[in-house]
Parts: sequence; C-alpha cells; structure tokens
Amino acid sequence: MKLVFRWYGQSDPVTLDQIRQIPSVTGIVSAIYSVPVGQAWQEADILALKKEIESKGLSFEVVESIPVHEDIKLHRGDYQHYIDNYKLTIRRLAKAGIRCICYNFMPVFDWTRSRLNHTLSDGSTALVYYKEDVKQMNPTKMSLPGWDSSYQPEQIEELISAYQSLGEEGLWKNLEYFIKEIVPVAIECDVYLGIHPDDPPWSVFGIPRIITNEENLDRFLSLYQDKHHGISLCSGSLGCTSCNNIPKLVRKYAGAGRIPFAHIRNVKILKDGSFEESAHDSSYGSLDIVEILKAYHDSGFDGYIRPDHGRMIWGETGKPGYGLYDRALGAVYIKGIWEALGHESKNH
Ligand code: CS2
Ligand code: MN
Repeated sequence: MKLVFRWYGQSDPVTLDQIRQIPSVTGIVSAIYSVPVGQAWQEADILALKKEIESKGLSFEVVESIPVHEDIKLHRGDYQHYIDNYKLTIRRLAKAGIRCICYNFMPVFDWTRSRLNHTLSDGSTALVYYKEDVKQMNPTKMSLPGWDSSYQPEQIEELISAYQSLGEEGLWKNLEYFIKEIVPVAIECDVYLGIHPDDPPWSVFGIPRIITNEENLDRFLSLYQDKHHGISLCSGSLGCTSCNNIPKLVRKYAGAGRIPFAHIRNVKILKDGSFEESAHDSSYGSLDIVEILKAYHDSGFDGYIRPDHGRMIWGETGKPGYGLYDRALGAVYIKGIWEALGHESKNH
C-alpha cells in the first residue's frame, strides 16, 4: 500500500513541508480547485501542481476529486459537453502521471454534517451528524465546506426538485451513461477510477443517493467489468450505518481488484442512527480498524490509502475535517497496523 495525504493546495493551512514530515506518507492527494465544475483542467495547472508537490519529495499520483457537473448527473442541458471535458481532464491527468482518480455521484451536496465543531469528551472537536438537527436544516439557506458554493438558493431549490423527480432509478441510468463514456478513456490511459461512496449513505433532504451499500456497489461495479472502474472505499462514509460490514466489503472488492483507493476513517454510531466522527483508533468508534486493514492486507492490496477526516486537536483551527494533527496521527496508526500485519503474515 502507498500511504497518501490529502492537501488542498496553496490555500490549505496545512503545508507540504508539514506533510512531508509525517512518517511514511509518500504522496499527496489533491486537485485543481480554481476551475469551475464542468470545465477541463489545464495541462499547465496540473503540471505546476505536480512540480510543487514533487519539489518536496512527495509523489502526486492520486486526484480527489474531479467534480461531476449536475447536468451530467441529471442528464440534461450541456451534459455531453461536460462529459467531453471530463474525458479531456482524465487524459491530461494521465499524461502528467496520475494513476488514480476519485469522484462521487452525490446529487447537489457532498458530505453532509449537522455540526462542524462538536466538542467530544476529551475536548477535541469533530464533525457530527445528528438526525434531529438534520430535520431542521434547510439546504438552500446554508453551505458546508465540501459543497459547491457557487449556487444561489433558487438554483439549489430547482436542483433539489429536479433530483426528487428523477428518483433513484433515473440517477442510476444517468450514472450508467456517464460510466460507459468515461471508463473506456480510463482504460486507454491506464488510470484507475474510484467512486467515493455517498456520505452519509442514505438519502438526505429527500434527494436520491445510490452509492450506499453492498447491493448497490455490486450493481455499480457491474456497469463496466474492468479494474479501471472501481471504488474509493471510504470506511467512514459506508461505515456510519451498521448495515454495512466494512471488512466484508473490503475482502470482496479488494479481493476482486476493484479498490484502487482506500479512505480510513472511524465513526461512532449513536443509538438513533446519528453518528460522530472519532479518532482513527478502533476503541474510539464503531469500526474495527485492525479488521479493516487486515482485510486489505489479506487481499494483497497495493493501492493508495489515506487517513480521512480528522478531529481538531491541540487547539488547531482550519478546514473542518482536514486539520494536520489528527490526520497525521491517523496516518501513523494505519502504518503501524500495516507493518504489524506484515510481520504477522511472515511469521505464520
Ligand atoms: C470527503 C469527500 O469523505 C471524504 O473523503 O471529504 O469530500 C470526498 O472527498 C469526496 O466526496 C470525493 O469525491
Ligand atoms: Mn472519504
């Protein structure tokens, strides 16, 4: 496995100089953030980012994410033009040495939480999703850090109702069209595409979400039978419902070579199905991180792994979920377990 770390570019309060000092982290996961959704990324921007990362002795082989324009997800308007731009971006990234591209197909909103700085019992703060809060939230009157902030409230209202009438089956159809267009390009360029599961993996604000569970992941993978069409398996996104057995999913999909990229995050599921993000360590959340990593290890996983969201600790402030310290602890925890698993398998 290759241990990588997400970095949001020059506007990220976390610096490459800090990341390069985290033991065993060898690469960066990033994207071009200045380009409006739907436009192709320029070769010069990609090369400049690569140069900056490599100048610090880190590799740049993973992109997260190329956002998918809502017209593609709704299969309306300029969808074909945006798909063509998407293909161009894949080609340009591959040419620059990118091996893995993460994306998601969540309508309108990326990850959804109801509080971004909930104080945990040890004084750290974390992202949480409380079902009772979410019932009171109005998505047209708010924005979260992972969301595209370029929409006006009326546009969001229109999008929400368009998705509500599209429904799950409509969204599947549009996803299938998109996959059949882009996967051949990924195959041609030998780049591994990995869809990020919906976070959380259930419908929010009455909008369909489909990358949510084993049955749907099976259906997704069967849209194109090729290893370049895979999953960025995020333990914390799928794992915030106990219906998903993460070690089982990892064994199944990593065993089949369909996970190019793994996100490791722990979450604590509460009695009413709400959840709090926690430290990576197994004892703090509902997921057994050793079992998850063992499933990857047993499957001979040689893809990319990154710690996912972290808490804010030691007084750090910054991009919610993406501070330095707790994610660095997560990285070292992942590496420690991985190293131990290697010794274990050698001795048996
Ligand atoms: C999130 C997402 O769970 C995560 O990694 O932070 O923003 C994620 O990066 C995107 O959904 C991937 O497309
Ligand atoms: Mn993730």
